[in-house]
Amino acid sequence: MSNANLFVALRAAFPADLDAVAVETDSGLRYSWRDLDRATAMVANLLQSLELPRDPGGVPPRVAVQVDKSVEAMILYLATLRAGFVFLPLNTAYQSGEIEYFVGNAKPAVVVCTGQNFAWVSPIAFQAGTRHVFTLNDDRTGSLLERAAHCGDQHVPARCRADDLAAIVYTSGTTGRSKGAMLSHGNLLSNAVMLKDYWGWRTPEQGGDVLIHALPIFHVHGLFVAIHGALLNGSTMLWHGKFDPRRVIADLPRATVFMGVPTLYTRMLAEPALTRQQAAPMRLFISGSAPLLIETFNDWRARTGHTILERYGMSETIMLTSNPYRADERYHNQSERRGGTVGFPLPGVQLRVQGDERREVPAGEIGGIQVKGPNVFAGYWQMPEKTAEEFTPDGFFKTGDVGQQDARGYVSIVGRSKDLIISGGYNVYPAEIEGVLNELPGVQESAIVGVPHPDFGEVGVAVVIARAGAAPDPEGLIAALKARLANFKIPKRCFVLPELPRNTMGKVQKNVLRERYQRLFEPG
Ligand code: MCA
Ligand code: AMP
Repeated sequence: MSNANLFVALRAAFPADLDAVAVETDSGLRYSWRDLDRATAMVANLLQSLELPRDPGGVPPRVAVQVDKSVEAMILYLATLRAGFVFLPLNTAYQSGEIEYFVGNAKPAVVVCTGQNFAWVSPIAFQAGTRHVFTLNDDRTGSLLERAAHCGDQHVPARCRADDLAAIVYTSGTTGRSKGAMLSHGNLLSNAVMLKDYWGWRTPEQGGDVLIHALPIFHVHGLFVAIHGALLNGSTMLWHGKFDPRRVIADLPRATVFMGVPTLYTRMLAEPALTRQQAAPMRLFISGSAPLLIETFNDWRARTGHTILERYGMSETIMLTSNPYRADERYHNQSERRGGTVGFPLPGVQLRVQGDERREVPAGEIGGIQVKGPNVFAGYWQMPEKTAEEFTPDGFFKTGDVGQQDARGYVSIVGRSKDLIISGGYNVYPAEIEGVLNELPGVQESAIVGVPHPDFGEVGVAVVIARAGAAPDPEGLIAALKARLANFKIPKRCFVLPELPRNTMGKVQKNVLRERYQRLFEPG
């Protein structure tokens, strides 16, 4: 039986010349393919030397990681796969209460954090039963690398089956706490292999691709779609520790592929240095994680001559649909990338738009998007009831997105049945913020709504009703939220009102609030 470990497939795609550059960072460091191979072997050997026990059900140990972006952080991800352990990425913006929940829920055997955060992360981890807490900083220091330096640089990848767990990605829920989406080696590899073909990645023998990697690596977009895309194709990555529009534009002449959330595109459009000539060598610009405004799509085409390819995915499913890279008779034979749509269901993905009567609606009509395919996750970590709720009896996953598919097959997302705000590509669930706000002194109740924002696409606005006799200060409430929640979840404005608009059933009318604050961030 062949080894279905995702790392084996990625390693097999390394180019023959192992001394070629695999990653070049914005601080001028270069890593060869041999460096990646040896470093992942050393870290995998370190992880395996810890002799971590499997769970009674046979689930491999989890490695939870909250560190700043660095090539070493990517190496840690690859080493975790190589060792057959389960990677659990955590947004660097998460505060102690959020980390406490994730660590308590996933029970990782290993936690890796920054040296700066060790003092507060380690007690949380040890309390939850974690055996080892290592540090890893973005300047190649920390106890993880110190320990790995003593380990051998040869390592035989652990044997895995396609349905073995490779990663747990936490996604917030419309009610209650976050859920850990369990992704297998097979989910990740099948999606990466399909995208390699669909997006026309060119191997070094075919002239090669160079990817500008400017996204965070703790979510699906930067961690899986971008990294797997480059590695499975033997492509060099130009590695940006943090997104800086000018530095990305400066790198365009040396690159061929870029992936970003819409905010990255609007920020680049604001730079005069973005010109047709500067972008000329590029082959492909891809956008996803949040809706790309048609204005951005059109402005980008006018300025650079390139048509952004928009695609759609989720943590639970990785990539689901994509606009075409080129006409391909094996699929739909359409070459047009249509702004305002997320393109076609990817090969192997079954997608249907379901109406209220649990029946598929005809082309052009709106309904709930449901999907099935080898990329769709197995379920939520230790939440069988939640998992059951999100799947239909015939095995389709309910995305919570509302959309339509036209007669040609293009899918558009027109809304969400889940109460979710997508801000700069990060998901913010109002229920979570409202829960924290309602616990603050002087707050009777609250509502968070998403409104348009020129930079982040959408941001949260808080509306608070004071307790009798109390007069909470909006700035004070925001400050209190900042101490408890990741910064991107913090509402950009807070209003204290006498009452919330309600319908006859007593339900808060968020649409009324959304309407009221629709133009709050309009420029001018
Ligand atoms: C930063 N801030 C934000 C956001 N990011 N506010 C709202 N939404 C955001 N996304 C605020 C901070 O709270 C802070 O506020 C101030 O901006 C400066 O923070 P900083 O970290 O310096 O911001 P930045 O570096 O300018 O970051 C903006 C960003 C970043 C580059 C757009 O948000 C980003 O990298 N987004 C990409 C997210 C992503 O990769 N999503 C993929 C998810 P204050 O000063 O008040 O504290 S995967 C996914 O969705 C699915 C599967 C898919 O389809 O891909
Ligand atoms: P996440 O929980 O971070 O995996 O976010 C998944 C959600 O992001 C999806 O359910 C969609 O609502 C949204 N999303 C991803 N890509 C797009 C896109 N291209 N257009 C609109 N929404 C998107």
